[in-house]
Parts: sequence; C-alpha cells; structure tokens
Amino acid sequence: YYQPIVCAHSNRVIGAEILARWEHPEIGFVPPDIFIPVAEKTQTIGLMTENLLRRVIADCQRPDNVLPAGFIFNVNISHSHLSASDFGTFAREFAAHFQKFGQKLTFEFTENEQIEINGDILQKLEIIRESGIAISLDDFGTGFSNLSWITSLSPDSIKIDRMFVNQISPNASTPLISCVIDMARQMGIKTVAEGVEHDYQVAWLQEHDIDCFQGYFYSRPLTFGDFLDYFRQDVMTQHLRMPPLPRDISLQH
Ligand code: G
Ligand code: G
Ligand code: MN
Repeated sequence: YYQPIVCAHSNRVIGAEILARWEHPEIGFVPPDIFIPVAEKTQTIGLMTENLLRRVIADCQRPDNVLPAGFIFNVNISHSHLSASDFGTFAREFAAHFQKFGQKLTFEFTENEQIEINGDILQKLEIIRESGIAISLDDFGTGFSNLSWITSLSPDSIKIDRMFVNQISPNASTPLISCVIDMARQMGIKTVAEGVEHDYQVAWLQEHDIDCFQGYFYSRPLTFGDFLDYFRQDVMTQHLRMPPLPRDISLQH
C-alpha cells in the first residue's frame, strides 16, 4: 500500500511511504505489527522487502502510471536487514532499478530499536548514500536517538512521531515539535510530520516551518490504483488552486 507524502511548501504529493499488507487466503488480513516481527526473527525480512520493492517496480511499469520523474518512494528497512551480509548488494540493485524509472528511494530506519553504529553499519550507510538513496529516521522522539547517534546516521530527514503531532490541538501544542524542527533545520535535515489528522495540525505545523506531511488528513495508505487516482486529483486541484492571471493580461482578449 502507498500513503501519500505531501510537501508543506508546495502542498503537492511528492512521494509515498510503502507499507506492507498481507491478505492471507484463509485467515484474512494479517496486520504488519504481527508479521513484520516474525519476518525479522526468521530472517526473511530481507526477502520480504525485496519482494515488496519488486511489486512497486511492477506497479510503476503499469501503463496508467502517471507518477513524475523525481517521485520519492519511502520504504521501511529493519535493522536486522541492515545488519545482514548481503544488504549492500540489495541497496545497490534496487537503487539502480528505481533510477531507471527516474524515481527516488528513501530508506526509513526506526529509532525504536537501537542500531549499534559500528564499522560495518557505517560502511553500509555509505553504500546507501553512494547509491543515491536518502536516509530517514522514523518514529523520531520515541526511541533511542541521541545527538551523537543522529550525527553518525546523518539522515536526510526525520519523521516526527505521530505521538507528538497528536498533541497539537486547536488551543494547545507542544514546544517539543518546534524545537525539533529548529534543530533539524540547523543540521540541514528535513522534517516530516507523521499522523497528521486535522486541519489545525496542518496550519500549526506550516506556521512552524515543517517540510512534509503524512497522515489520514491527506489519505490513508492506498492500493496503487487508488493512489494514482489520488495523485491525479491532486494534480488537477492544484491547477484550480493556481492564482488568477494578473488583471492586465486576463483582460487582453
Ligand atoms: O502500516 P501500519 O499501517 O500499520 O504499519 C505498522 C508498522 O509496520 C509500522 O511501524 C511500519 O513502519 C511497519 N511496516 C510496514 N511495512 C513495513 C515493511 O515493509 N518493512 C518494515 N520493516 N516495517 C514495515
Ligand atoms: O512506523 P511507521 O511510521 O512506518 O508507521 C506508519 C504507520 O502509521 C502505518 O501503520 C500507518 O497506517 C499509520 N498511520 C499513517 N497515518 C496515520 C494517521 O494519520 N493516524 C494514525 N493513527 N495512524 C497513521
Ligand atoms: Mn515508516
């Protein structure tokens, strides 16, 4: 499934987070909170992520695909996958595939589990960057991150956990979010607000210079077909939202 990521400056859909879903033929819908930990424990998470990205590539090859060059796909990467010996090959291979379509990949790493930054991990982070893949720190504010750790990971963006976004109500907010946005800006890191559900959260975050939004206010995670419909509609309403032509020009004909 694909959940839109919206640029807070242009108000346009610039990317999507890919979220794994499993519809089992007998037991029905299995939530990712159940099958992801199992895939991690059984060391099949790498294979699952590869299959997921192959599905994305297949979706991108559909004749009705209208996603532009430069469109960003965010994928969640488990730490156990990052630690696996064939991770470098995986990163290079998929970076090349997505480059062929002119589309960009971002790897999201959750801070809920601590990655021990050793030589092996640093080398893999370097491979990710060399391949042109961006790095995002997911669930920011809920886990183990400390400033020296963020410096070694050197993410391109951080995703502020929905727990904090939730605290923005019509008449209250938390200074924490604006501090995080300021810190990130000074470090040259982009900020994404997760779990945005209300217009007053959008307004508050925009006022505090957030870079991107993700959440039910914009859309739930969608199938590729529904995502394309959402994207097309976004492009169309964008034209409607365009400012009117200056008066002297529009009066000419
Ligand atoms: O998709 P939500 O809708 O329910 O996802 C629940 C959790 O599962 C989130 O923390 C999300 O990051 C994680 N998740 C979803 N898809 C993937 C995936 O493909 N890989 C990994 N590692 N985690 C995923
Ligand atoms: O941990 P990660 O950020 O990858 O998890 C994404 C999870 O958040 C998915 O389970 C997705 O379905 C869920 N999610 C996305 N937007 C919203 C939202 O606006 N509200 C809530 N409650 N959950 C959301
Ligand atoms: Mn995520």
